[in-house]
Amino acid sequence: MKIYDGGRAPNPRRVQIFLKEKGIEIEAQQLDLNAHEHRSSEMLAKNPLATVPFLELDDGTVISETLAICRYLEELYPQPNLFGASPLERAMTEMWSRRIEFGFFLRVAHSFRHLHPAAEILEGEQIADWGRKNQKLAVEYLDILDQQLASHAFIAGARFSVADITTIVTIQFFKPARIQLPEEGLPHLRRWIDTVSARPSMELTV
Ligand SMILES: N[C@@H](CCC(=O)N[C@@H](CS)C(=O)NCC(=O)O)C(=O)O
Repeated sequence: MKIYDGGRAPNPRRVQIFLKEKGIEIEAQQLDLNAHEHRSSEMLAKNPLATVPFLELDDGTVISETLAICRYLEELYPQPNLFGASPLERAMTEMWSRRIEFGFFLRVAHSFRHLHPAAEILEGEQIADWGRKNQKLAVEYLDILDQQLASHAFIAGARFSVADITTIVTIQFFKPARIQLPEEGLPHLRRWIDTVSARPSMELTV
């Protein structure tokens, strides 16, 4: 099994953190996105969508999509549980994972890709208005997170889960996306950021 990784780009980082939380190591090959290594004919033959991360199994099967990769690894290495241990926990984790990916992560990704000059190499034509609109929507989403964290220790409930990984990676990507966390308010979100950022799995190693 081998992971095709992408340095500090946010989706690759989600899998890096997930692996550390699980305490497992997988052979990894770093692809330089800015050099378009993920778009080489060799890589397109493996993953025609030209995204990282993707996981290649020993029989050549390729799994792309961060959550699909994490879910597969969860099945192979069930402990510690990161996708929910009961029907309700699993539903909550799924609900929040989807909410965060579509309502928050993608907003921050669009902000970066349409506003940061270094993203042009990946995005091509950048539409600054779309970037700014997404910045605004990302900041608005913080209230939803604060509200959820007012009555729950973690994003999907009482325990740390894959939804926390997606959320913290998104917030850590604010800087390149040129988004600022408001200086005041959001007390529950701030408590959660401090707690989750201190986990050993958050250490940058690539
Ligand atoms: N939905 C995919 C998105 C993967 C994705 O877009 N990854 C970015 C890096 S964070 C990428 O590969 N970008 C390459 C490009 O835009 O050419 C997932 O969840 O893994």
